Amino acid sequence: MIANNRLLFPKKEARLYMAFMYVTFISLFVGGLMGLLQTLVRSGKYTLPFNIDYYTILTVHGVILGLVLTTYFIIGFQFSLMGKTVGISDKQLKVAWLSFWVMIVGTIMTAVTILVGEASVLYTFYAPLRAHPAFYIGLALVIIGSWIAAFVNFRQLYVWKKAHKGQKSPLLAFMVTINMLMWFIASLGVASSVLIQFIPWSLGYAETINVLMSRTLFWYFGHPLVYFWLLPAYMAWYALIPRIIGGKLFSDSLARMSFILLLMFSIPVGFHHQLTEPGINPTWKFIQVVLTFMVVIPTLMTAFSIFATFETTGRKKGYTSLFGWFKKLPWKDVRFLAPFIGMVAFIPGGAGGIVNASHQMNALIHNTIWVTGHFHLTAATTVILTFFGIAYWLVPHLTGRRLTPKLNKLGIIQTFIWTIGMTIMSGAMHIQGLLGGPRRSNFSSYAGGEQVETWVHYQLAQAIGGSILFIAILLMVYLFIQLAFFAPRGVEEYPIAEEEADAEPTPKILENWYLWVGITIALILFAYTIPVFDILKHSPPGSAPFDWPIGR
Ligand code: HAS
Repeated sequence: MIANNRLLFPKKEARLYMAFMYVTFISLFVGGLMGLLQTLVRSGKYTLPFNIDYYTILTVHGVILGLVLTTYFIIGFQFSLMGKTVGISDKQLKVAWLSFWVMIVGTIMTAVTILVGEASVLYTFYAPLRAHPAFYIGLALVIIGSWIAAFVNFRQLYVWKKAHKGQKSPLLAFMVTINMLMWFIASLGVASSVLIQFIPWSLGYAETINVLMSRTLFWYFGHPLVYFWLLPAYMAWYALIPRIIGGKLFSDSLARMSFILLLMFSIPVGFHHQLTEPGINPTWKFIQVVLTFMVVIPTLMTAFSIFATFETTGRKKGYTSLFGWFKKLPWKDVRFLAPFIGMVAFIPGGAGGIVNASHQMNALIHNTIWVTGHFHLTAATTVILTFFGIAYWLVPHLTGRRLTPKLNKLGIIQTFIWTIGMTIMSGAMHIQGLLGGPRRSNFSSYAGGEQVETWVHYQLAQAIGGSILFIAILLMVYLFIQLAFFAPRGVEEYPIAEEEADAEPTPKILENWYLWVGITIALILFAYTIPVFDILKHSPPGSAPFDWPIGR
């Protein structure tokens, strides 16, 4: 692997990567504020001013944090990984800027449409709820922009391979390529639904929409979407954290194999979000649930690999007792601590995912706020804390500044505040969900329904957790501003781990793209062809649009 081959990026490159970071942290502030407002409203003790609609802020929250923050951070971070490992030419840089601006135009269109109350359809934009066409067109542009980024990444690796015939590609460049391949193949589903179904329907060219088809195409994209968020965190766990703790890469081959398995099994599993949906044959739901459990395997490989890295690094440093190496991990380094807490959160988060994927248990938690608790552990803790851990060194590296001991300390405080807030909020969501509390829903006493009494208090706990989280968000935004503009000048390391000198060679087959993409496509065709034809043939009549707020 080429590690740290250039101390700092040339300014023109750094500017591109930072552009993605600015959007990320603006999104964090806006989306976080909306989250705070939501938990306050759901506590039943607060009403939004100026007639602002709850579902408008819920949509802003989901879209800005789930789609905008994540996509911009990931693409910016991945561009930097590619720049560091395989390089970027001037021409590629120009096209990369094009991807950024196309995404920005799309984001602004979507954001404005939501903010003026014309698209209160939540981030899943389930039909038959209808938004203004500008919402869907904006989303389509964001996707197109991200495709341009994907093709720049593919090109970067291709050019490097041509210049380094016979050599294995740098691990991080390989991982970025897998993630963007997954993103491209998956987003074809949502893009076709937006282009063929939603845009003509919202413009009035089609009177009705096939609801089941639109949801199926959404979830064909929706599950790989969550892995698109997770894989950059895995990139850091596999190939960056070892360097931060003073160790080496555990196994290049294992890391590549787990990414290949994630590519193959992340896509043909969307039905596990539709287990309660009528109109899909249970056999196909069962098949996709089996495939869902296959995704757990590379995740467990990742857990094994991380633990092994921690232990071997500690033992090499001379800690011989059973857990001595564990105590000596760099707990006071926020670049390690934040992702580590993310890893720990993935244990209950992942266990919750396995509950969700199990058909019978899914019947208990589907559409309850348990699911919201699940993704605040996985996405908003595991993934986001790892992203913060990355930002602590990436942002100063890009701006030519340093993470000072004082900022590091503030980062540690930030991580703890986030963890406390999220534990309270997500814990309360899980319990309330088990008691039947709904998700995607404004505060309601349900006309004094008896069951409500059992869970209504947990909404107060969510508001307390949400308020603590908002303090953590403010602190993170402050830290970002410091690292981007005010921290002392210097060189912050871009920590890429190296392989052991005597590492086993990586089998060439792991870079056989035709083989892995071929198997991925075969699995998708197997899991989706018959059910999709079934849906097309046997769907009930399409639905006329529903507009929210009613009478819009
Ligand atoms: Fe999920 C719903 C199933 C993972 C995100 N999920 C969602 C939604 C989101 C989301 C956003 O089957 C809501 C969508 C909506 O709006 O409707 N999910 C799973 C399964 C997994 C899973 C089986 N989800 C994630 C990840 C996400 C995410 C990752 C974001 C990043 N999820 C579901 C299902 C639903 C669902 C259903 C639909 C529910 C419904 O009915 O609506 C698995 O991939 C999880 C596998 C993970 C593990 C954990 C391994 C642990 C590791 C940590 C290692 C730590 C170490 C350190 C080594 C098995 C890797 C330890 C140190 C110590 C000291 C202990």
